[in-house]
Amino acid sequence: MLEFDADNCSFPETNQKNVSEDGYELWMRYRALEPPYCAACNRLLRSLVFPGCSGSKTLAAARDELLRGICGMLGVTPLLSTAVTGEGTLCVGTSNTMPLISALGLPLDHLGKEGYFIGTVDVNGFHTTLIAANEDTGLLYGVFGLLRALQTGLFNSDFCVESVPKVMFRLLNHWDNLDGWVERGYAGRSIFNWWELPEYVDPRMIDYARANASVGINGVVVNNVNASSEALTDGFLVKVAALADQFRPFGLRVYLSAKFSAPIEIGELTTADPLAVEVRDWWKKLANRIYLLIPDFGGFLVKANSEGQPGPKDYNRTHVEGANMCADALEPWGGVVIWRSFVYSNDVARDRVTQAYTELTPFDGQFRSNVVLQVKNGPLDFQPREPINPLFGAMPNTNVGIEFQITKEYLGFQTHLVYLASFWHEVLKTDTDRWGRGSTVARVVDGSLFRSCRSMAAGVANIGSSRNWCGSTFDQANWFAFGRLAWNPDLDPEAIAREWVSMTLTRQPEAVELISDIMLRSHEIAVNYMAPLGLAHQMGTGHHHGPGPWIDNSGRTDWNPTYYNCADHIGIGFDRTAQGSGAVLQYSQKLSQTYSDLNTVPSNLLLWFHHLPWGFMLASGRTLWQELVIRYTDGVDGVERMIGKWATISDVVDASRFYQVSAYLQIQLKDASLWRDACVSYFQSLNELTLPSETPPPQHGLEYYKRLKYPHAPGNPH
Ligand code: GCW
Repeated sequence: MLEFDADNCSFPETNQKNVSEDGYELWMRYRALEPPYCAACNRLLRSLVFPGCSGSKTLAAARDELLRGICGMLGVTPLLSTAVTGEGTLCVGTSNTMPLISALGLPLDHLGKEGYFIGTVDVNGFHTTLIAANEDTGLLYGVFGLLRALQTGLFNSDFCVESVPKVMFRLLNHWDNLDGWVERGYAGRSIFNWWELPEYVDPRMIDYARANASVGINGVVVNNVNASSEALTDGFLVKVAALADQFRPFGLRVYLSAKFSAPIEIGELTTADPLAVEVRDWWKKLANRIYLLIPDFGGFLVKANSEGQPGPKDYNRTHVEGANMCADALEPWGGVVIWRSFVYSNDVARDRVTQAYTELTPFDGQFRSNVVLQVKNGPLDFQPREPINPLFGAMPNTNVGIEFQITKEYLGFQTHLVYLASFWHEVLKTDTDRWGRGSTVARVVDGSLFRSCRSMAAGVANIGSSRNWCGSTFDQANWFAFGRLAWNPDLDPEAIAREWVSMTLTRQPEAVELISDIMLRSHEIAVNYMAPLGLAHQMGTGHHHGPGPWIDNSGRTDWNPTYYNCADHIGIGFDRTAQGSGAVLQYSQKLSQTYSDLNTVPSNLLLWFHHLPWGFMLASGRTLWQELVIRYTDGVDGVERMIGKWATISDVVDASRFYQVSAYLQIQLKDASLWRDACVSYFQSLNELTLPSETPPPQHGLEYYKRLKYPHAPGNPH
């Protein structure tokens, strides 16, 4: 780890250019600012008025971070002072902790508990920078806001920003098993070492909490949604409490995934029926025990009656009855139940993507106010591209939050460079069109559309024991971007990319431009080589890494790529129009019309909604077959372009990270070519058409691709 030398106030060896870094510091590197800018900032931040921290670990964390950041970037420690006595003072405080702030009479109420204000004020005739908030957590976020402004070159004598999170619960969901294995984890083992807890708490937990706080994440579900009841046992709760104690100063609450059958497995009951008195009582007593240990416990995340998990339907009860039972147990303590909408029945439906909507919308208005329905961004399962989940906007009387997948289960794991914020933005900006224009997914998620009392954005974490946390440098950007978008779903993915690059890799303007450009194009490139034109779930069984468009023998029909591509010698695509599965009718009338009409459906969702003949003519002037092959080929070419661009910046990024990205891009190129060639060969074997002249033939015959296996692919539950 790069040790910060508090006495000398510097990171001596790393202030030089191109010294190798291992990525541990994420975007909180605080390297020395360039001379003219550094001097200007120095003049503004000579001294610091900071409230006494006694009793507030949050204030202590904020002060330490501020000093670490300022010392690192400006090379000097600001003078600690009790009053503004000259130019260039930074004052930090709440009206309770700092009389100056109440004396200034700044309106702060609208900032709530977590918002902050940073701006300049005149104090005794001196130009002073202020970070003000109502509560200590707001100050901590404000400190990170100021440091971000310094890191990205935005801080100056007129700097002014007011920031209030738009979403109440901004959560990471770890799919970490208690033994340290991570489902769909590509960055090593779990960072939570339950074996050593509660006696030993890895100092890494503090850095983890800092990283989350720096982007405004305020809660973490520490165990897998495919849950073990053991997580709710007294012996385990003590371990969770030890973590919660470390996280609390950083505004980070812990949540647990709860297994619905826990009353039977660890409670010695014979049923988990949510209407049975003894079961309800069991959950209440459990909640009481949890809150005695963890007074700010966030609540339960529940995956019920999905992919073999137990749930209320095992007792002929509904999702509402199950969720409300848990909610009643948590309600006296202020906890929430996050109930996942990712439910699909044991009977394979004509079209799996219709099931959650059909099953859940009738319950709108019946969930308790401390239940939040956690809805995956798309109706299927974190595919490279999907339309929005039709549940958004369809349940106006229910708290509906979004679930994104930060870990790249279906997007090339850690070795493919895919910046997800552009896709998340595409989802958030989509207008559900159910409640007039502008009823976007973002407004459902931030709660403003229906004035929901609880709003939520969750991201399935991509964090593990890997030294660089996420397995690759660019996957750190997805953690960062998730936090920034959860705080404000309206943020621009390009601005987020630039922030991240400046904070993590380089501040050199041309390089920032070039790297952000690579990031912003990367998602579309990956979609092209994996699943162009709205195809979905073409990945091999279990591992979900390499291509398997021919697979038709999985445990369930709706786990088969052939179920989704519906390809044969005549055509390809899933007919979800009114004449097909009717899934399109689950959207608003306007969206449904847009998607149904071949003239208006976006080409990137064409085969999601339509089954078309290979010779179908597209607006591009190409047949469907030609377009498909060209998109696959474009995907591969896109990776080659990324490689070319990345190679030009070897002198601005340190050698270690530069090397890893370069090597991973080569893996991505190999995989992209494989995806293209395997899919093209398979579809060509069905339609027997020739390839467009400008595209190369697959390198091998179809049988070669069919024989490929991925027995060691990480994250795959066996
Ligand atoms: O995409 C699927 C994954 C499962 C996961 C499930 C879910 C945690 O392949 O590994 O289980 O989604 O979201 O519950």
